[in-house]
This record gives sequence, structure tokens and C-alpha cells, in this order.
Amino acid sequence: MVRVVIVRTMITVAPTGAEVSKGEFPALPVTLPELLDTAIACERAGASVLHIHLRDGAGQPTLDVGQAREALSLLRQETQLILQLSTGGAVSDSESARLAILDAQPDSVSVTCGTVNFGDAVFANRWPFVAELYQRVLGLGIYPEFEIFDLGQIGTLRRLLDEFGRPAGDHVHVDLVAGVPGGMPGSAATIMACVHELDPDWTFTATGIGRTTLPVILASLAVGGHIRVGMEDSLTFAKGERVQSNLQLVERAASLASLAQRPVIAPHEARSLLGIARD
Ligand code: KMH
Ligand code: ZN
Repeated sequence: MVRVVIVRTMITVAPTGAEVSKGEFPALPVTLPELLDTAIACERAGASVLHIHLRDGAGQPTLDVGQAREALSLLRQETQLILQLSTGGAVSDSESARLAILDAQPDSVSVTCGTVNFGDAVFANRWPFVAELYQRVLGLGIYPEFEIFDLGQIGTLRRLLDEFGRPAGDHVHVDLVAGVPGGMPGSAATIMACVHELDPDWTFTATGIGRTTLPVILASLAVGGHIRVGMEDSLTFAKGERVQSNLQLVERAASLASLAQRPVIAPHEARSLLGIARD
């Protein structure tokens, strides 16, 4: 069933990720001041959710809880954004480190619903790990965004809900991550296949990795979905043209949303859409 398009658009920005190197892409925000500047600029341009991966002093991905607490505290002072920490981390991160990051008490976390090939690596999400992660998220009252890298992972999401119940706020929101080499393709057909499998009261964001960013944005806007952009996902703005900044990607996403007559929502509206209280 295709949902009726009535809602405005929530933009998530994923500015850093765990895979891109600062040496190769100097515009990548890796320090706390860089992340803060990016967050402030992207909020002004229409983002309402910040999907966060932190880097250490050497620019390497880190799941350090102290660093995460410091980042969240500063971002909370300076922005209204929904602060979503990645529990995916980097493919090399241990399950225990991915669970421990919850102690930083973000507004939201990503919960990936299954294992997927990830280029030459494997992004491992065994059922026992996902179940443990989700139960801890529920216990702490953190809002989970369910990351779907392949169609079958929607089945795992249903199993989580059946066995452990619905999220805090009683609203289910998924992020369709399409175009990862090894995951579902970044095409309009893929987005539609997923949409047909979602319950009508769930909402979704879609993100297309690499060159699939535009078809995925356009497909999602066409069927009532929300959109995620950022240098975690795309480093090419147009053929032969590198992304200059996360802001550039958010500005383009916001203007496409306006063009689709689905202008962006502010962070407080995104909180009410997802059922997240601001503490
Ligand atoms: N970096 C990927 C291995 C998430 O943030 O939850 C996992 C990822 C998903 O980015
Ligand atoms: Zn991520």
C-alpha cells in the first residue's frame, strides 16, 4: 500500500560517518568545533536530526563515552537538533563498545536490523546483539531509529517489536539505507519495495549512498518519506564534482523538499513527529 503524501519533510544530516578520512576530504567534520559549526549551519538550512559518529584526536572513529557526553552537552547548548548517536560505529567496533555508547544518553540511536556485506567488510548485527541493544534502548527511554540495509531486515524489525514492544513514544521510524555495496540497491524501485512492507502508521527516512543519493531523495519525497544526506553517505555532489560541505547537501535536500511541496520541518516538529521529549 502506498501512503498518502500529507507530511512535510524531516531532514537528517549524517556529517561524518566512520569510513571517510579527513586527509582525503578536508571538509569532513572530525573535531568537536567542526561538528558544532556543521550542526549549527545545517540546522539553519533545515536539518532537524543529527546522526553522529565521533572521531578521536587522530581523526579515527571512536565510541568513547566521555567524548560522546561532551559532544552531546555542547550540541544541546547550541542547537535544538535531535541528537542521534550511531550504535553502528565502524565495522571493526566490538559489540560491547557499541552497547556502551548508550550510557552517553543521546535523544536517539541508530539500531541496525541485520548483518550486511559492507564493501569488502561485514557490518555485523547478529540477532542476539540487536535484541540486547534494543532492550537496553527501551530500558533507557532512548528513541531508536531502525536502520534497514536490506528488505529482509524489516522482518527482524517486526520480530523486535513483537518480542520486546514498541519504542518510547510509541512511534516506529525507520531509515532505509540504500546503495551500500552489499546492501539493497539505491533505486526508486527499492524504496517502493520497502515502503510496501512498512506499516501505514510507521514513518521513514531514506538515504542513498554515493551516486544513489538523488534518486533515493526524489523517490522518498514522492511517497511521503523523509530524507537523510551528509558526507557519511555521499562525497560526490554531481558527476566529477566533490561535495564541498555537509551544508551544501542539506541546502540541496531542503530545496528539493520545497520543490516537492513538502517543505522541511523544524527540530521541535520532528520531536513531535517521532514522539521524542526534549529534556
Ligand atoms: N559505519 C557503518 C559500519 C549506523 O550508524 O548505525 C555503520 C553505520 C550505521 O554507519
Ligand atoms: Zn552512521
